[in-house]
Amino acid sequence: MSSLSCGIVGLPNVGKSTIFSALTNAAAESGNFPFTTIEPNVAVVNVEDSRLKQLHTLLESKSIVFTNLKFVDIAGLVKGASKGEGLGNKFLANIREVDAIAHVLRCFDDDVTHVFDSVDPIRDMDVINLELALSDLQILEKRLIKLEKGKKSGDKDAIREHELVGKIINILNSGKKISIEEEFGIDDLKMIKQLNLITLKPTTYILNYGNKQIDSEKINSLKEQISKNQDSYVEINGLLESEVKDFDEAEKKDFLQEFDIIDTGLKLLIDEVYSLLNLITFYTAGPQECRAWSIKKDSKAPEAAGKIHTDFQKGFIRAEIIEFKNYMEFKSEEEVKKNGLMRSEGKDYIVKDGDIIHFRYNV
Ligand SMILES: Nc1nc2c(ncn2[C@@H]2O[C@H](COP(=O)(O)OP(=O)(O)OP(=O)(O)O)[C@@H](O)[C@H]2O)c(=O)[nH]1
Ligand SMILES: [Mg+2]
Repeated sequence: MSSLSCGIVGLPNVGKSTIFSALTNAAAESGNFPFTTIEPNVAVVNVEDSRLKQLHTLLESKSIVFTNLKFVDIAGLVKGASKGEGLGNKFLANIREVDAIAHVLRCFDDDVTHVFDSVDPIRDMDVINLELALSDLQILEKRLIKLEKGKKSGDKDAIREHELVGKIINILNSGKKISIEEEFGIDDLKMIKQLNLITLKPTTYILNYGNKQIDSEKINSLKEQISKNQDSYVEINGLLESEVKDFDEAEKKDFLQEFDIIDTGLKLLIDEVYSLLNLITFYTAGPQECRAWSIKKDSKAPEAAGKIHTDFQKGFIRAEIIEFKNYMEFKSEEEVKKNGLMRSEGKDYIVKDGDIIHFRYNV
């Protein structure tokens, strides 16, 4: 099963690799000069899950398997990236491949080189977003030219897509964000999905604080701007968290608590990415293995079965469901059953967050 991925993007030298290594514990070169990163750093991390741990303890299963998320630390983008500045096209291609984007904004005010010689996260955000939009526009314009021929010959699909691409170009040219749910139907989205538009990817911002932050007024206007754009953000002290990345969990917790940090950057970001990607978690549990699976909200039982194996989906008969809280209360499948709390659901059942599922299938 391939992992979902989150790309870490932003201007050069804003702390992307520092955050990446804090999040993933993986080594990534960071340095006080722009373009330290050229080839993307990639690491897969387990998604911490307390329900899964409780199930594992209760069942004393042999193994525990978390879901995971892949982080990709991408090289810094600069003004003109969409025109190829600073290897821009290569870096933009790396961004096109991820499922979600975490856009790092420098909010620390230490003596670290800034490519524009001053720290101003709103300006930085706008610079990067403009490059991303310009890069998409290039792809859309190219696509439009390709579609002309089909449109002239009366090809229905080409006509529809031509109209659609034209509409997106207009939105981007007006400096607005494309709002997937409001403007496009499912068929539209299928049609444009292959273009891998960056501006259609779910995006959140990382406000990267250091020991010395920029003044709170600037930070507040940044937050206001982000909210006005209907986007979300998480606040991380990249440098501090990277310094404790090798501590064991308890030590790390104690240390960060002294700085009033309750949740690690990793937890904050994973929660945000799950919500952006509309993901929920279901479980399979037995003596051999307890395992978490992520799936899009509103998915039906056969799709969930298909996450595990295509045969489970093809030969789907029914799903036997126990809610997490009932499993914890009655402590075993047998007891849950005796109390009438194991449900049998068919192919139209919509999987809920926290469901523990046995799939019945036939191959
Ligand atoms: N003071 C301070 N320095 C930081 C912080 N985050 C990163 N740095 C420093 O800023 C410099 C750049 O950090 P990197 O993580 O390499 O930045 P990057 O965005 O990956 O840079 P490129 O790969 O060049 O695009 C390094 O010297 C870091 O130690 C922070 O929160 N506070
Ligand atoms: Mg880097």
